[in-house]
Amino acid sequence: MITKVIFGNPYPTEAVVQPVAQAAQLKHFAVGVDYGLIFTCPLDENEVVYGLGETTGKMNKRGGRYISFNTDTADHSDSNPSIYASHNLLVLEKRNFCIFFDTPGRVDFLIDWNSSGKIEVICPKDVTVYQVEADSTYAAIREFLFAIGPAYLPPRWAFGYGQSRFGYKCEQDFLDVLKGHQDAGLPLDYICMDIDYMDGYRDFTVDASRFPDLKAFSERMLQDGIHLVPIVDAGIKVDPGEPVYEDGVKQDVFCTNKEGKLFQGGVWPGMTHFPDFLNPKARKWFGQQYRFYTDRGIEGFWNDMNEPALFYTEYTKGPKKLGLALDFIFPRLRKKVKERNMIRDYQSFFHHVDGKKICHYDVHNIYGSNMIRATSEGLAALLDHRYLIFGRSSYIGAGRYGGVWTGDNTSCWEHIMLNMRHMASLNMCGFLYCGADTGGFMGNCTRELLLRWLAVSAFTPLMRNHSSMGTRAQEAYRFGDPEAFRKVLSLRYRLLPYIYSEYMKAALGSDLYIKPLAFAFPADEKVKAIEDQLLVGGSIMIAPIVEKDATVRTVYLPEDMTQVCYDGKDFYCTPCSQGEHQVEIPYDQVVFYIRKGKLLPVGKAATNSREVTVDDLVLLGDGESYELYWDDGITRDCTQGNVKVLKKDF
Ligand code: MIG
Repeated sequence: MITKVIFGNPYPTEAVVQPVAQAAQLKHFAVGVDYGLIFTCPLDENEVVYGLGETTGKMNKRGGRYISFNTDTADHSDSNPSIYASHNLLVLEKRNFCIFFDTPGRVDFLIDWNSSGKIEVICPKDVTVYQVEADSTYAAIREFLFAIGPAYLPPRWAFGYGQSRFGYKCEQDFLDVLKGHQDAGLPLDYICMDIDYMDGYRDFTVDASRFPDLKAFSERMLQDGIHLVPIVDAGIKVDPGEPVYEDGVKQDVFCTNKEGKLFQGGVWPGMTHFPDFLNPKARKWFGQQYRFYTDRGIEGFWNDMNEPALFYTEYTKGPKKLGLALDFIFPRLRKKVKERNMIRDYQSFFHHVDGKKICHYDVHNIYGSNMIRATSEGLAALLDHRYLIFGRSSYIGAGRYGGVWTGDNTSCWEHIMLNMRHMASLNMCGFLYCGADTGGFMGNCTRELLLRWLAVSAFTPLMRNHSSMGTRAQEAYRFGDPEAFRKVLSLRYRLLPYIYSEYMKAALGSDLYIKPLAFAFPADEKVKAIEDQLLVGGSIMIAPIVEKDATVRTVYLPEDMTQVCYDGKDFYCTPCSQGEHQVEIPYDQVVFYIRKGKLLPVGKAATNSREVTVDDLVLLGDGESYELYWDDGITRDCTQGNVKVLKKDF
């Protein structure tokens, strides 16, 4: 049962879309007054707390301090309390209870912080608190997912493998990436275009010297089954004479500053105006601009810098040379100054909704979400079928409009684990289409790291290799003999019928695509501490190697399962009994498990999602039937009617 308690006069975030009855009071939590409100809940020893979607720290949030305040940062270490997203959901596993603090302002979560033995949530005084009680934690989450509305449905090609890099600059770079994959026999479905495709970093433009005919080029790539996926940033360059800018000013769709003029913030293009995404008219205006791309045959996008990220503003100066030097000499002082500037900047611009002027700082955490929404609604109006959209900054509810990627991670082993934790936590918050920069964005990737990482992201809906300029080349064909990469990547395409089917069933049925073991085995105390094994769809459990130099790991099976070893060609199935196992996994193989009584359909190898069919699926596992969702992968008409039951012939 889901109920809500309203405190003050909260801003409507539109996170929850189903009607919810009011309750007289909160369960489990007491409320007090801090500088806003403080909600507290005593915790039993060892009680597990899940939730918070995309944050730092572990999947079990106990012991940490997390601040919902969307921030552009490449520091994803446990000491950093704020990254790109605000997903204010806590899941009290032992009590079959979840609670969502719905406010667009800053929220601090102290979860057994300093061994306090309690949860403390410090919120603005205007907040709607939703609580869900059910017979199991899993049922409670599903009820929450139903309340926030169905998850976004991407086209099937979005489940293919994507290649990206900050630094691809011209047509030839993209042709090289295509050829690199083709020559090495590696599959590929899309290539992302980072900010260098634009004319001076202006959204809705293309640099004609580097892309003389974008339409012809996108059509040429599509002949090879490759979709181009350009980036679109939040800010619009202040650029008198430029049509998008002029129209935005004329239509009055930008945020204003303290003086009532249009606010100016410095990002990649220099000074920009920020579209007032909270205002429906501005959302519509921004969405319509995507015609620039759809007219050129482009149907996939990523939205960046939508926290919004600010390098400097008209009120606070940017990192000039001296500032940059200070970054190194007094890093902590610089960090403090930057934080102070950030708060000051967010306090100095304003939204206008329904005739009301709203300070950005108070609604900061829903800005990014509303950009994704603007993009998604714009594309829905421009196209008659599905499109790809994922963004960086988000708030609960944005999972209806698009997916997310988890921002500027690093090529390090710890971030494969962070990737796994994020996938489970994001799913709880309704973000089903998600993934990390496979191989890591910052820093230099190694052959081993990329192979192990691919063996994890082979199971995440968004499977994209992305890296920053200046780092080691990270395409799968850049590490010598591509054989091992071919093997691992071929698994993705052989699993595509399953991945697509499980995703679509989850999205259409208010379910999670990836979940922690504890949701399926609530009585098993052992699984509560396991974060390096996850359930993917209804049939699979993954237990990858995420440690440097390791080729063996301990896997815990909460029930008897079928172990599947994939060597790039064949699937070797072995029954495995409940309990602990030492499992060897060479770098060029993937080992995973099929749950008891379940089946896994696997298809033929393919180098592009266009080739994937369900005509001759092989069913692995000891189950009797599998419900396969399959459609044409692009029309919007997605219903449970597309499910058919496959039975195993004995
Ligand atoms: O200030 O567009 O997270 O994926 O490559 C950095 C350049 C801006 C941050 C994104 C990253 C992207 C990069 N962007």
